Amino acid sequence: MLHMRGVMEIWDREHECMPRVELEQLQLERLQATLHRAFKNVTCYRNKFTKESIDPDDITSLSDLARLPFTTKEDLRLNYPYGMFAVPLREVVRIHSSSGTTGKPTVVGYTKNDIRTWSNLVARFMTAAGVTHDDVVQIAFGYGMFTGAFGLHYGAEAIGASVIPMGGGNTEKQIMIMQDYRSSVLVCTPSYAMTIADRMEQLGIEPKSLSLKVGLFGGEPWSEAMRTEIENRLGIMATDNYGLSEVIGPGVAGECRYKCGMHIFEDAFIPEIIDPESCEVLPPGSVGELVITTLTKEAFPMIRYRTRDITSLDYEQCACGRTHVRMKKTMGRSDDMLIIKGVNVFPSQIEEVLVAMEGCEPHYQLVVERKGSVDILEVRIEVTENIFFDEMKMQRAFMEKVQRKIESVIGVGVTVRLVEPKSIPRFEGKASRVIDNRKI
Ligand code: DLL
Repeated sequence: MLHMRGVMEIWDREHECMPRVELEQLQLERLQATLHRAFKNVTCYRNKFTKESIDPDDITSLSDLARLPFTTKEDLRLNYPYGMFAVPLREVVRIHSSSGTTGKPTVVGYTKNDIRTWSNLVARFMTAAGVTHDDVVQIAFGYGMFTGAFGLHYGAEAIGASVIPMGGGNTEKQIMIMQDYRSSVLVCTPSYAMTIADRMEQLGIEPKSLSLKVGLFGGEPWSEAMRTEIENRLGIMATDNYGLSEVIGPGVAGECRYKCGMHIFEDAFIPEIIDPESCEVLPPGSVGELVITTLTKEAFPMIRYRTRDITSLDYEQCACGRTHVRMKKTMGRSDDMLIIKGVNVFPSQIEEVLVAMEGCEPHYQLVVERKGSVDILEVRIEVTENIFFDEMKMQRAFMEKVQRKIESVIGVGVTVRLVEPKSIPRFEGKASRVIDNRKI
């Protein structure tokens, strides 16, 4: 494999650029193998298929996939901890769990081969963002049960880059290491990248004085406006990558340098978009919930897993040469979606407005209350220090402007409250921006 900066690199050209006819043939073969293994080894799948009178041999084309039942987080909970594993525990070399906040976590396992597959999938999007063996990669995700740090760590090592396993938090030390070790790639959540940028500004450190070139951000939704802000403040190119523990962790999809959607690695996953209400499969280009079937995983195959993430798929070929479909930045999760006075609102829509507005920081919080039977959405925003006006009149005009902009985008009334600079909590991992005080 050739590694030179400036040359458009592809980690696994054979699979990433496979003509779609061949790709679909490969998907079908791998799907059939996965279904047989899941049916034979995982009681949950066997029961679900049997209930629908489906035999794996009935699935003879990719369109037959739509006949199979979905898998949900609830299935994983019911089979806690190891019930969904398709191999005996002695073949499992790693256990992770999802970052769920309620109840028992969902447990996922990897065989030795799965770890190899995972490393190569992550190496694909890291290479696509321009990372090479000459890079020094600072991983600022938390190590532990979260898949983010280990996934990116393995991908970077597979490429041959020098990995600094910093872990999350301790922002000043992150910055010191970045300076002293000349880190060229930063890996973390986009909200933590903002926290690092804030701290650097406070410490008077110029991004130009660092060696940082590329940021690989993922693990939570973030807007295009947020990307521009991070790129300008850290002086880097920022790319997005997507994944979820149930499916493999990071390494499901990632952007190339054209930054026009994240390529889903279709030789390893089949994506579908469904209507989250009716569960019907929607035609290409529609916005809906992403459903994923794994094609290469041994320990933890997932068949039609409902991710709850809302996005759309673009099958037009990308200028980078990869043939794999691109998913748009997610609008959020169907379960994060707020329903305010009956209108669906995604926090990311509000973020787009705020980040694009002069004087607003991308630090915000949404607070929902119910007064009587009426929902009230309050948008709390930090303003930049120079715009924390003393003059009431200016402040009111500014608030009204922000309010009108948000209302025109989300189509529902909001109240805007300006809060002092640095008063909204900063995040070292995934941001949590919504406080829903309604007791519904
Ligand atoms: O967040 C895996 C990951 C780690 C992906 C690091 C990328 C980088 P979980 O903790 O299981 O796994 O959370 C998965 O996070 O269903 C999405 O809702 C959200 N998510 C992950 N990446 C993105 C992204 C990891 N790039 C859940 N954009 C997913 C939007 C994302 N949402």
